[in-house]
Formats: sequence, C-alpha cells, structure tokens
Amino acid sequence: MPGKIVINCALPYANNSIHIGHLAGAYLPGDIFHRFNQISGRDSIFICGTDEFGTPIALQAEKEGKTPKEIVDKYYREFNQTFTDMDIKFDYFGRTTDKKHEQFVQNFFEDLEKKGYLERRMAESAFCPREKRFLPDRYVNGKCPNCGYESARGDQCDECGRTNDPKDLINPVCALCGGPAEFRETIHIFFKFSEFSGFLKEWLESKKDWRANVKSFPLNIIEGGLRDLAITRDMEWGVKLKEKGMEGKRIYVWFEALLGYLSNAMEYSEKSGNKELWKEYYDDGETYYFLGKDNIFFHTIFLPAMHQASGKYPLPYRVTGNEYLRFKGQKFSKSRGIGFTVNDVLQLVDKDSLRYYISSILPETSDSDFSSEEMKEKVNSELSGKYGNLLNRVVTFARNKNVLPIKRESDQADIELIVKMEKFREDYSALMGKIEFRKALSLWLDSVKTVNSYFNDAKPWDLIKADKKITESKLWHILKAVEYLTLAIFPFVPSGADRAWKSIHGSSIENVNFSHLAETCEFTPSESAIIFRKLEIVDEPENQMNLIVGKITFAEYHPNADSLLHLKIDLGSHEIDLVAGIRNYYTLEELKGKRIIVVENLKHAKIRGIESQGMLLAAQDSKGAHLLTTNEKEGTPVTIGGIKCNTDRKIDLDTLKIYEMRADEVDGKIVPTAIIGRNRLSLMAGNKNVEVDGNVEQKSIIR
Ligand code: B3M
Ligand code: ZN
Repeated sequence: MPGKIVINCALPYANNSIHIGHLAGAYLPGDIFHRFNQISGRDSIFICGTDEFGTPIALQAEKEGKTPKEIVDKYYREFNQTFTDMDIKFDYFGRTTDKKHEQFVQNFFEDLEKKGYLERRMAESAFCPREKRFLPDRYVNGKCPNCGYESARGDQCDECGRTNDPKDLINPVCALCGGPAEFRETIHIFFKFSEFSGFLKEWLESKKDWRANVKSFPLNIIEGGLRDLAITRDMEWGVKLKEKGMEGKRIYVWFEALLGYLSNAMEYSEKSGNKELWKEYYDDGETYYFLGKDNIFFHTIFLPAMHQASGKYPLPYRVTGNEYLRFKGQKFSKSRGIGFTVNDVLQLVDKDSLRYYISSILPETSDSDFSSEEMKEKVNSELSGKYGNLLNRVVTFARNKNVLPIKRESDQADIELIVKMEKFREDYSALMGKIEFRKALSLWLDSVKTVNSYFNDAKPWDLIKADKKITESKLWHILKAVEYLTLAIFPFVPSGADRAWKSIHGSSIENVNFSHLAETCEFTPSESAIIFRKLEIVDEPENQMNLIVGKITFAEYHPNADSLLHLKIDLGSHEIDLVAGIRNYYTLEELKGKRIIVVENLKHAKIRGIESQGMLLAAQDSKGAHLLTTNEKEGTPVTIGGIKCNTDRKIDLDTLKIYEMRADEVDGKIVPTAIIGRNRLSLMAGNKNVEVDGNVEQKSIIR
C-alpha cells in the first residue's frame, strides 16, 4: 500500500481577500491533489491555515487604524468562508497566532540554538529617525536593484520576485512616513544557512522529477553563495523570543510561518483524538507543498535547511511552485489591487465553472492569463457542452425509454470502450500523480469525446426498436464509461461530479474510488440530469473611461481665462487641445514634456473660446492639484486593475464620479485607484502603477 500523504498549501497572509491568482497558485492545486488521492484510494491529509504575524498584517492594521488581531480575526473568518464557497476542503485550517504554534516555534528555535545553528551578530537595520524605530523589511520601500521597479519592498520585489535585503534597495524610504530610511547597528540572531549550502545543492539536484522552475531558482541562489540570514526582527507583531534582553525582537515571520505546516498537522492530530497521528504521515509518508513562485525560495531553502538542522522532520517530498496567473498581462496582486478576489468572481460565476476554468489554465510551467471570455467559452463548450450534455442524453434516454443497464455479451465496440477507459484511468492517474493537472484534464476531455462517439455510433434510440437486450447492454457500457469520467472530473469540479453521480446512482460520489468501478452499481436515474448551466454573462465590470498616457507638447496661459491653461497633448496616434485649471500649481516650463493621464473619450466642451477635447487627471488636496503621471510612452492605454475601457461611448463628468478615483496608499506608496465592479483597483500604465506628483495627501479625490 503506497505511503500516506501530507498536502500543504502556502499559508495565506491574513491581510487581504484571497484573489484568484492565489487559488491558481496554491489552494486549487492542493485541493485537486487531495481529492485525486481520495478517488485513488490513497490516504492524504490536507493542511493549511492563516499566516497571521509579520509586517503585512501590522502595516494593514496601521492603515485601517485597527489592531493586528482585529485584522487577522476578520480574514481568518473570511478565508474559511471563501474556501468553503470554492469547495476547497482542508482537513484542518489553523492559525499561526494559535498559542500552540507559538510554543512549537519557540521550542524549535531553542533546539536549533542548542545545536549551534544560531548566532548573535550586530547587523545594520533600517531605521526611521522620524518614527524613532527600527523598520522591518516590509516597512522599507525603494527601487529594486534587480529590475528597477520603483516600489519594491524591503523583503521582496513584487515585480520580479527577488528576495531583497532593505540595504539592497536604491533610495530606501520608510513605508510609514515616506522619508529616507537610515541604517543603524542592532543585534539580531542569524541562522547559519551557509552551512547547508552543499547539502541543499545535492538534495535539490536529486529531485529529478521536480519542475525546472522550482529547482533553478534556489540552485542559482546557492551558486551565488547562500548567506546566513537574520531570523529575528525589530517589531511587536510576531512570535516572541523567550530570551532575556530580546523583548523588542520577534522571530522572522517566514521562519515561524514555515513551522505552521507542522504545528497545524499536530493540532489536527490533537483534534482528531490521536496526538501522534501526524507522525504516521510525516515520518513514513510524502509531504507535498503547493505555492506560488514568489514563495519558492522559502520552501526550497528555508524549509529544508530548518528541518535538516532540527533533524526531527522529513524534507519536502515535492515542492510544486506555480507561475503567476495574470489578469490582462499583470500579476494578480492583493496589495496592488490588480485582478479579482474570489468572493467577487463568485458573484459572477458558480464555483464549478470557476474551478474548471482555472484548472484548465493552471500556470504550472509558465504564466497564464485569466480571461472572462475564455472562461465562458471553455465552460459552455467543454464542461457543459460535452460532458454535461453527454450525461443528460444518456440519463434522459434511459428514463424515457425505460431501459435498465444490464451487462450482457460485449461486442467489439464494447470491449474497446472499456479498454480505452481503463487506459484513460492509468494515463490520467500517472499525470495527476506528477501534478500535471492541466494535461490530465485535457486527457479527460478527449475521453469525454470518445464516449460521446461510442454513444452516437450505438444509436440506442434506433437499437431499442430492434433489440432491447442489446440496448440494455450498450447502456451498461456507456454508464460504466460515464462513471470513469465522473470520478476523474471529481477532483476538479467536486460538486458538479457529485450531482452527476447522483443523477445516475441516486447516491453521493463521496468515498467512491476507482476500485469500485469493477462492480456494477444500481442505476437510479434522477429526474433531471442538467448538471451544469450554461455560463451566461461573465462580463468584466464596465470601464467607460478611455484613459491614455499623453505628453504635453505645448502650454500657454488661456487668453480669455485667468485661472486656466491651454495645452496641446500628444496621445501617440493624434494630438488634442485641452483646457485645464492647474495654472496656480504648475509653471509652463514644468509642464512641457510631462507625461500625464488623459480621459480621451470625455465629451468635447468649448471653454472661453477654446474647444477642450478631453480632460487631464489630477488629485486635489489641501496643497492644490497634483497631476497623475507616468514614464510610459504617450498613447499607452491606462487600465483599472488590468481592465481597459470596454465601451466606446463619449462620457461626461458625472460618469467619472462613478469610479470614485482617489489617491490611495498601496504597498507604502500613494497611487491612483478607482472603484470598478466591487473592487478598488490601481490605475496601471503598461504593467506599472500610475503615479501622483508630489507628496499628495492620502484619499485625496482625483478628477
Ligand atoms: N504567507 C506568503 C503568501 O501569502 C506567505 C506564505 C507562508 S507559507 C509558510 O504569499
Ligand atoms: Zn525587482
């Protein structure tokens, strides 16, 4: 009997709603694999929980004027609901603020201390002289040394994924006050990662069947020289150290969150009445980790080195790092407000359709793009159009003609069908076992077409007139094939598969596995076998603003109005005239050559004799007007969270108010955002945030 399996998914930060990029990166693949083990008769447990300490939460709390505890309590509840709504069924979903997690981490920490893997060193830490405090990594922003992204964070660059040290950033600033950050000496406790360099290199190279992207990233880092890293931080919100004199320090969030997998498994064991249960899975079994690529470093360097140093816990059997799910070319990002939250998409589509579509575009080896149009197309033509339609035709035929499936002499076509379905099960299971879910799903779709052709070739509606017995046997074979298809789609679309199983057997698919297909089951056709509804409108929220980057080529005082300017703007494909009320805030010199954001489809208006053919966008605060600006080329479309203008109407000023545009603090920077659908999303030009001139006050209105 193959060993037991632990399935872990990256613990989501409890600081913002789960978006569909996260679903694709970690939680859906984890759930698919857990359910695949279920239908294969393998024993797996599915463990996860919230990552509740660390600066993202502390920052969010400061932003919302709440305590970190209030933030994590809110998102812990919300995540449980979101995962339930998506049929993501963990066996246990814990919290890193759980007292037992804290104790486990502190004991683990002390154990490494005794083993000599920790060392106290003076280290330079980012310090804000204005806030008079040391700054944890995420409290520092600056230009990424690797890709030049302007708002890279001190721990990691959101754009290129590189793990940074605040000292690497160009022009580091304090994320709280925006002023320049200094670096001062303070004591930290280091973990001697460098001592595991050779071991990690050998271990990673031994993982022949791991995805290339999961191995190359850490091997390059090891190649470049693995540094010892500080695993303490100057902050309040985190796991405390027991040691005297370290009261102001906390254990680095990644170091303790990675121990959440174990502490959650232990808590799951406690709650299931057998404290040692987790050992049956961890000691003899295989441990799988599902995560997005920005977490690969921590799961292929930090985690194995920590387990190896402790000597008490096994190394990861497989780390599955997924690439990014992008929305119109931009990475989904909670903090940068790009793309949709799961809760919002579930307002538009049902969970089966969303699961099916995301499963079909999982970013397993390269980034993939989420498109509402494509989702509608795939669900309607494949899930509903092929599989749902097949099921409905078979059940309706059997019920209306009152035919029961009875296995009799199998003819050539019957034998071939069952052989093909057994082959399908083998090939499908091999792919699923290697976490190649997209290929497995496409194999499933091919098999649906095979079964469809068998049904069409058998022509049961004619056959029934000639020979009821043969028809009964054909029906038995077709239903057996449908059972294979329904079990195989269960990991991807569990609720739909359960409805399908019930429509032919009147019982739940839960606890059924492939070994049961050898038996003949009761056929109890349900009234209706319409398992999947056609996906109707899955429209993106409407964006009526055609925002374009424009370059100011000419500026003069308006000849007939004291407070106005007359500008000429190059929009890439053409030039427009524009009248603007920013005369008191910008000199003509400052304006020439400046790239601004223009509402291109605003109705033209004659203002004191000059026709204004659009409008520029600026934030208004107590100090005056601050233009929205960008370095992107004139003519570049500006989207709201990736959504371009999707109407071709001319609009007026009242329409602009619908989007409630304002200057918001995102990732430590003040950027322009707009409400679209139910989300407040960032304005993007190219794949960069649009900026706002000068030190604009937060929440100032843009118009
Ligand atoms: N919370 C990063 C993330 O949510 C981090 C994962 C921890 S896994 C131990 O993307
Ligand atoms: Zn970068």
